[in-house]
Amino acid sequence: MRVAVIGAGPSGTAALRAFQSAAAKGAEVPEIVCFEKQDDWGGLWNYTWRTGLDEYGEPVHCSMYRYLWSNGPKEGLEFADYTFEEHFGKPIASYPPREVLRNYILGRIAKANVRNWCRFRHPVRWVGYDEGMGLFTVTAHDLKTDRVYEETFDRVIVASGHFSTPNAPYFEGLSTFNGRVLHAHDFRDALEFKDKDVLIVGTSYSAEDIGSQCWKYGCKSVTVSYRTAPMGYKWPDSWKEVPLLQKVENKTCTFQDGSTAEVDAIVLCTGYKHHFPFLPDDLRLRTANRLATADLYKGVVWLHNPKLFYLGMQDQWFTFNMFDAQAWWVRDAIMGRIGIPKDKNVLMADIEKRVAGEDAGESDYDAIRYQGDYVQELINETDYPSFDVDAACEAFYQWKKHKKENIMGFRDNGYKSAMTGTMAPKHHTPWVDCLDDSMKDYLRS
Ligand code: FAD
Ligand code: NA7
Repeated sequence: MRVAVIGAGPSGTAALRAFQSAAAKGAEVPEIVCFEKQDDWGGLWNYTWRTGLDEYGEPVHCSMYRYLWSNGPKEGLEFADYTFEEHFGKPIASYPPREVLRNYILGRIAKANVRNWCRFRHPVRWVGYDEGMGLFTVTAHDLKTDRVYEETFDRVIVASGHFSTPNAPYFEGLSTFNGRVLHAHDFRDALEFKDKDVLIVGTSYSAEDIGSQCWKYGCKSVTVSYRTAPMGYKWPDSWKEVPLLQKVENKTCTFQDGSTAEVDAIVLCTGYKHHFPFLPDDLRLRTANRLATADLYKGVVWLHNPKLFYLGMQDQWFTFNMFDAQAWWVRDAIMGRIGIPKDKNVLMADIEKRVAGEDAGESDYDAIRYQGDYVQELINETDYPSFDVDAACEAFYQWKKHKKENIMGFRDNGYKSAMTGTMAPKHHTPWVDCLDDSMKDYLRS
């Protein structure tokens, strides 16, 4: 059996590690080929200065930026089979910068010794399914030799991420704005906005964090424009939250309540699209960014062809360990250890139940619990090392509370590892004063 994995970010590498761990226990595993567009594994955690197209003319995958620190506690995302303490050789603080988390992800997959399963600089161009043969044909582009070729596979796992293709709405007058307009995907260095008045559109993670970055690195003011509701944190004095942007004239922005603001730059923090240009209609996931995705049995099996799997397509409270839980489950489904019901109605009922479960929740706390329960459900059905999901939820609850107390100080708190029980030490410098996001500086005690 041959299995194609598309993408070598945290989800794709979770799939590789899942199969490798079965092989290490003596199981006969399928041949795995992982196609990755970038020249290394790590997905979004690989930073590049590039925006737009890369050196091969491919859309740049990176949506991360300089000085990015984890926006949630590391205790919520820790791998159960590879702890932070194992990787760094000592306990570390709870909100590591990007480089530290990337190093952790890469350390786990390097230990698995499966780099030869990966074909880097190989974007997948198309996936087709042949009913007669019961096989997928994957068309890939070897960018280094500039060769496009096809290979057949029995199963396909899509792990190409969904925070890379901007959702960028138009607002009247934007095309005549006398300043810089960009989507969060192209934001790289907050110093570009030093001494500037910045308008942020959107109220979710990107809005909160890019606004905070701009403030931390010396912008003059931050105005956040909301569509549904303001974020409502206790922002610094140079912040304000205003209703939705209505129109732009030169540098003047008018909002729905008639108020105005003069700004130098507009950052559209308006989210991302699930975008799979390599998939035909009958294989392509179309879903909102939510916890209970459309058309995925157990959150991973494609309803309309259960030989196709998706990893990491949910909106995310849990990340790395949820991708692991999914990858172990998908591995076992592919290896026949877990049965996928043949009756499509059973698959649909599972999906409907998940949607109803999410819809019944009323708060972020319910949403965290809901996703924690999902992680627990999957790990109960495989040999993924069991861990205290309640303790991981608790770290998220504390995080929510700490953000409410002090939005510019929440990263100064520490939490207990759900894997080792160790309490994270406090970081040596408060986040607001810590301008150096290098791993070297972070790890110095
Ligand atoms: P990705 O990381 O997006 O990886 C997908 C991979 O697929 C990439 O390597 C890409 O090159 C490859 N690929 C795409 N298309 C193709 C193709 N056609 N052919 C071959 N390869 C392809 N999570 C946290 O836990 N903590 C955080 O602090 C955090 N901060 C974030 C900040 C930002 C700005 C963003 C955008 C996300 C953040 N996340 C954070 C969430 C992030 O989604 C996950 O941590 C994680 O990167 C998702 O892993 P993934 O493998 O599913 O997707
Ligand atoms: P999200 O979490 O999907 O949030 C998107 C935000 O954009 C949200 O506040 C939306 O407002 C807003 N939005 C979307 N469309 C519009 C339009 N047309 N007009 C105004 N506002 C709009 O994306 P993020 O980038 O913040 O986060 C994605 C990941 O990156 C996340 O996992 C983080 O870890 C980092 P709404 O509330 O729907 O009115």
